[in-house]
Amino acid sequence: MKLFIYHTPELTPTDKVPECAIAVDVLRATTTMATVLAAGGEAVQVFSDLDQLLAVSEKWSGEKRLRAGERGGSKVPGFDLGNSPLDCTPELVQGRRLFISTTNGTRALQRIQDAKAVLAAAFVNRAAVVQYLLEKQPETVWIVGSGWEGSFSLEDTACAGAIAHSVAQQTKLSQDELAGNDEVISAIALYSQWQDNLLELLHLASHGKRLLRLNSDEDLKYCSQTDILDVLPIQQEPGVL
Ligand code: 3SL
Repeated sequence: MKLFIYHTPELTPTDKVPECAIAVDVLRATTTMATVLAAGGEAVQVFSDLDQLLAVSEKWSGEKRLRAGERGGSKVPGFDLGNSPLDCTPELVQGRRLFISTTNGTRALQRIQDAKAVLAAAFVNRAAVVQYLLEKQPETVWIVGSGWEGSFSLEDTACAGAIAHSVAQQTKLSQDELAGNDEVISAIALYSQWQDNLLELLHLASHGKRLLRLNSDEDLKYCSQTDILDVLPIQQEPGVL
């Protein structure tokens, strides 16, 4: 298995697809998706465009659908939810499909949707994603940070490093054997330095600061927890996990 880490979706190669591609948006899209599926959501359907989300979800009854829209960290007016994982309680999401559009996370998933297997990962479900990689042993794996509007996000690369770190530990492969690009080695170093203080890392991150200004302190606490959800968000058909 060779791992490749890309800090943003824009940095992924356009002339090939990997056997497995993993989108990471710790703050907060992939954390929210994992939370919805762990809480009994029927599926998560992702859109980069809000109007397209509204048109497709229109065909579903109000009881079966939940519409989540986020732009700039805030809920889009008229939608049921923004992008806080804390709103996704079992009482609300059980048996319902989440139609979601966020600034960066849903775009990252759409960018990699042609890979043979597509997963969504965050700190909360890191172990389940690693378990999948150990069982399936895909030859090539891309781990793609969602970033923020095309630029690097500290927390996504730290989570990519958490996945790579755990794969290295459990396969006993050296970083040299595992790393397909230099980003893997730097992401493992970043995670290793911060693994016991992930909440502090999220507070340092520019998007973490943006969310703190929006009073989302509890979201940061939740998103900083590692391996708390045994759930594997995996693409069933393009755009649907
Ligand atoms: O950028 C995204 O996709 C979102 O996760 C951003 S936010 O955390 O909802 O603000």
